[in-house]
Formats: sequence, structure tokens, C-alpha cells
Amino acid sequence: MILRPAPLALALAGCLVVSACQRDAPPPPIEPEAAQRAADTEAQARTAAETAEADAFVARVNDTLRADYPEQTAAQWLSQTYIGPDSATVAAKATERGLAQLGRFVEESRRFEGLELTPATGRALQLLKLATPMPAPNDPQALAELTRIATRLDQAYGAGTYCREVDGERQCRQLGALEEVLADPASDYAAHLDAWSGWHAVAVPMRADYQRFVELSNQGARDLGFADTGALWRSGYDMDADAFREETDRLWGQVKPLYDNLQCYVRTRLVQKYGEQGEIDGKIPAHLTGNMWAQQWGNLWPLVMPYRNEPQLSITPALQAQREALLQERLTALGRPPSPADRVELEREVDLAMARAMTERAQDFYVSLGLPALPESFWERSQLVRPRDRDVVCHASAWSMDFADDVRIKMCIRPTEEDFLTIYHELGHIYYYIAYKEQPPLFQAGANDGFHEAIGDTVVLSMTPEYLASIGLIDAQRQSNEALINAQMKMALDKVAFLPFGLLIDRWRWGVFDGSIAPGEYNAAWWRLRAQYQGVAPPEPRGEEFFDAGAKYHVPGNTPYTRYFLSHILQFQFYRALCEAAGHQGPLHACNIHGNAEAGAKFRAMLAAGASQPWQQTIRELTGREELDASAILDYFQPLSDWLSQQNQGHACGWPEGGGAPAARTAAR
Ligand code: X8Z
Ligand code: ZN
Repeated sequence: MILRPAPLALALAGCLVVSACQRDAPPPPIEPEAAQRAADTEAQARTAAETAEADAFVARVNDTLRADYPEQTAAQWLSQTYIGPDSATVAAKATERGLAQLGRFVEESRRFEGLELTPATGRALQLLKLATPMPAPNDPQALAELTRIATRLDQAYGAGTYCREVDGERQCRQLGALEEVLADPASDYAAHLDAWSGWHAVAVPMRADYQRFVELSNQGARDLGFADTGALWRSGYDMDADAFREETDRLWGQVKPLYDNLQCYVRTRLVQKYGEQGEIDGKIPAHLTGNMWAQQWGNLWPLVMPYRNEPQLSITPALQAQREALLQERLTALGRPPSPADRVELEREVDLAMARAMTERAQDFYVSLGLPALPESFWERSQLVRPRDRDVVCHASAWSMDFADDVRIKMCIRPTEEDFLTIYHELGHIYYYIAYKEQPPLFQAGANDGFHEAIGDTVVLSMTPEYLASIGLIDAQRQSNEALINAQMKMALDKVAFLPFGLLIDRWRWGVFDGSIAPGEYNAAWWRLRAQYQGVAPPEPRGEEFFDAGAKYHVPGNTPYTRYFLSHILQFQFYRALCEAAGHQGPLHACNIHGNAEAGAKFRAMLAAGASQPWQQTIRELTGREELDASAILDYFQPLSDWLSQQNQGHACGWPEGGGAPAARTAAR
């Protein structure tokens, strides 16, 4: 059957409104009434047929996705775990085919626009247009160029290497090794600067590609009916795209005072350590935060720890001791003095054994909530450690390969706290995939992308010091106000420090996509936003010869980032709701849902819904309220917030947003 095109359907809707407005008109003669009835019956039959046709179309899209998607994910997997020209060719081609198919489906779906559809079909069609953050231009050549550039950028990041001459020898390091320099409190200022600027140099050659990427992706967005790629990204939240932008502003306004307080305190400690090099015009030097992007500051813990006499909170020492013990065990079992080759081999085995043990610990937590053990294929196919023989994209990720049981993570796990927590994060994605695998592919997504990012982190909030002590990763804790402030500070270095970073990446990209940030000011705009939101400054002049945004994975990897900002608000809302379900009494920060079946059942129900309904409904089912709401994170950090306000008294907190002289400093309350 041939369906009527969309404009006619819209005209029909208008006609129905008109007839409703004519209620007071004199009764029409009998004959026209009969004609009207016949027309109504015909219209109903037509509507029913159209509805059925739309349902069948969505079913066909879902079937095609199930059939074709595994080939694309397999190609992507190879491209990220065997970086090189061949895997790049295969991945770019597979993505090109997938996006072209998606584009055809979107075109086809237009004939259903304006029709009255079943809610599920209407939602599926809406999600179809939002299915990719890299919209495909209709022009086949442009599409092919887009997927080639995207793959090249992704691989360039993964293979990124910084080389320099040391004592006449060429020394080359990749991201992991450079991050270790920044994380080590014993590294000096010059070493920090070298590692930071070395990694940022890797992004310089990406700049031209990225600029072209933006043009092509925007072309795709316009072909889909969006103003630009940023507008497409902002449309994925079951609300008006402009309203979404305002929503993120509102949330930032709620948490900014807490962040500013933390920035001020950390800056003071940096100045104590580095003297006048510890701040740049009230801002924190980007290379001194213990993190390559100044996004989470957990590695500054030894520097900013409020009370030094309390038991230690970092779990890295225990993980490293476990690794060392394992290595000794294997060396002893060898029964002869190890050769250098033995050592390399045993270290590899031990790294893998540690990575697996850490992943099993994370799995334990989910299983304690009533979620299933991970399938055997997860253990067989995941990449847990960095292979020695080739370049890979080490940035952690979680994959559903086939909308069914083939789920994997790809990481380069080291025995550190940071990586341990990242495993919990990644398994959050995996358990989401597993929980919604019965949904049709178009609904196999987070309620929104912030939900997906928040699942594992919600679990991490339960890793209280008491819990970590119970699994032997830190010593038993004392109950005291000092211990509480220490624990809160440690958590805040990750969760609070992250908030402005989570926001600014897409503030930059939204501007790049809508043209308000021109290609000639990519870097200036980047550092303007870093100053404005984070109060972070570059350690050296960064002109337009650099491309510092490109040094962050999600920019060359084209992963939208506002999701992480949302996640850092949502995870506290989820945690509060699950703690209530678990019957937790007392302050929020003391709650641990480990082993709680009630909390687990609520969690699982939320996950199973996937994207089948608007996120507002999903969050209402969990928390009783429909809004994103920063009151949970503010509640959680109330003790620290009070403490920071006290500590900052008498300090000139705040920072001038530009690069100019200190001006708008305000005294802390
Ligand atoms: O990219 C990630 C995860 C994978 S979705 C490791 N995260 C963001 C980042 O590393 O920049 C988690 C926190 C923020
Ligand atoms: Zn994630």
C-alpha cells in the first residue's frame, strides 16, 4: 500500500481541528452527514493502515540493525585494538555503509511524520534520527571522507607518542607513561611540564582533519534537518534543544559555589608546594593537577589531604602490593633465576592476572545486587591490558557488539585506584547492555546518555572507606569528623573537580559546530572556557599553532561529553534513591548498597527500560521526581562544603576569567 506523504497528513490534522471549532454551526443536512461518516470511516481505515505500516517499518529497521551492526562493531573493535592502515580502511568502510543505511532509513521514515503512531513507534522513529553523533551527509563522497577522517583521528589519538632526546638517545612515551609522570607527587615541575606539553603536541597534526570533520558532520546534520551537529546532540534529551542548554546552565549554577570552594582550597595547597608557580593569576596550572586534562584531581590527594593522622584512604598501595606479591610468587615458582625474557613474560602474566582480579572484584559488587555474572565470552574477548606488540586505543570503553550477549570492555588496566574505579564505571555500561538486551535495538540505549555514564559511578559512591576496609584494600577506619572530611575530600577531588570540565568540552564543541567559534580561534576559545568554568590556565602560551582540545580523547573520538556532566549530577540522585530503597538511615555519604537486593531490583528495573520511554519517566520510577536535580550531590558534600568555607576564610577566592591582571576576586564567605 502507498502511504500519503507527510504534508497531506498534516493537512488532515488541521481539518480535524477546524471541525471541532464548528460545533455551534447549524446542523448540516442529512446527506452530507452520511458522507462525513463515510469519510471518517475511510480516514480511520487509512490511519490504521499507516500505523501498521510504520510499525512494520520500525520492525524492519530493528531487524536490519541486528543483522548488520555486528560487522560494524567488529570493524571498530579491530580498528581500536590493532591500530594500522588496514584496520582503518575496514572500519571506515563499515561505518560508511552503516551510516548510509541509517541515512536511507531516516529518509524513508519521513513519510510517517505527522501521523498518529503508537507511542513505541513514534519514539523509535524519533530515536532513529538521533542514532549517531556523527550524522551522515547524503552525498556519498562526503560521507566516505567523513568516515575516513573520523577513523584517522581516532587512531591518531590511540597511537599518539611523544619522543624527545635524552642524553643523546631518543626516548618515546605514550599517554599511559606520560600520565604516570603527572600522577606521581614526586615528579618535579619541569617533568610535569614536559609530560603535559609532550602529550598536547600529539594533537597538533589533528587540527586540519578536525576542522574538515566539523564541516562534513555539519553537512550531515543539516541533511537530517538539524541546524548543526551540536543541535543534533542537544536534541537527545526528550526536551527542546534550547531548553536543554538552559537546563545545564541551571545545574551548573547550583554546583558552582561548591566547585569554586574546592578550586580555592586546592590552589592554596599548590601555592604552598610550588610557590608562585602554583597558580597563574588565580587559576590552577593545568599540568599540576595530577591529571593530563585537569579533569579529576584524585592524584593530588597526598598534597591536599586535610588530616594527615587519619588512616590512609588510597587503595593504590594495596593493589601494588598485591601485584608485587603475585610477581614474587611466580618468580619463585619458576624454580631458576629468571632471564630478562622470563621477567618480561612473567610481568605480562601478572599484569593480566591483576587486571582480571580487579575486574572480578567489580563484578562481585554487581552480582551482590542481584545482577548476573558476566558471560564467559566477556572474559575471553575483552581487552584488559595493553598488548605489547601493537598500538591500541587505551581509553577505556565498553562495547555491545551485537545487541545480544557479546559484551566486552577495552582497557589498559594498571593496578591503580584510578583504573580500579574505571572498571566499575565500565561494568556499569556492560550491565546496562545486559539488562536491556531484550529491547529492540532502537531502544537499546540509556534513558539518556547521562544515565549510561552514571550507572557504574553510582556503584562507586557505595565504596565507602568502611566498604574498602571490609575487602582489605585499606586499613580499618576510625569514626571521626576528621576521617569524614578526609573521605569527602578524596571523593570531591574526582566528583566535584570534574563538574566544570564535564560541561566545558561541549560548550567548546557546540560553539565549533554552530560557527560561533571559528577555526582560527579553536585554541583561544578552548582556554577561555577552561578559565571561565574551571579556573584552570595553561602553563605556557598556547597560540593557534596548537590544538589542545584534540588532546582529549572524546574530541578526536567524537564522543559527546555533556553526558558526563549529567552523570555527575544523576549518579547522586540514583544513589540517594537506591539508598532509600535499601532502607538506609543517616547521612547520604555513609550509605553503601552492597548486597542489598531491594536496591538491586530497583536498579535493574531502571536499566531494563533502556531508551524505551522518556528519561523523565524512568527517573520518576526510580526517584519519584522527574527532574535533574543537584540537591543530591550538594547534600552528599554538605560536610565538606562547610569545612571548605571555613578553610577558605581570609583567602581571596575566585579568579579573573580572562588572561589579564587579577581583578574580580571575591573574598570567600
Ligand atoms: O571516558 C570516560 C569513560 C568511558 S565512557 C572511561 N570517562 C570520561 C573521561 O575519561 O573523560 C569517565 C569519566 C569522564
Ligand atoms: Zn562511560
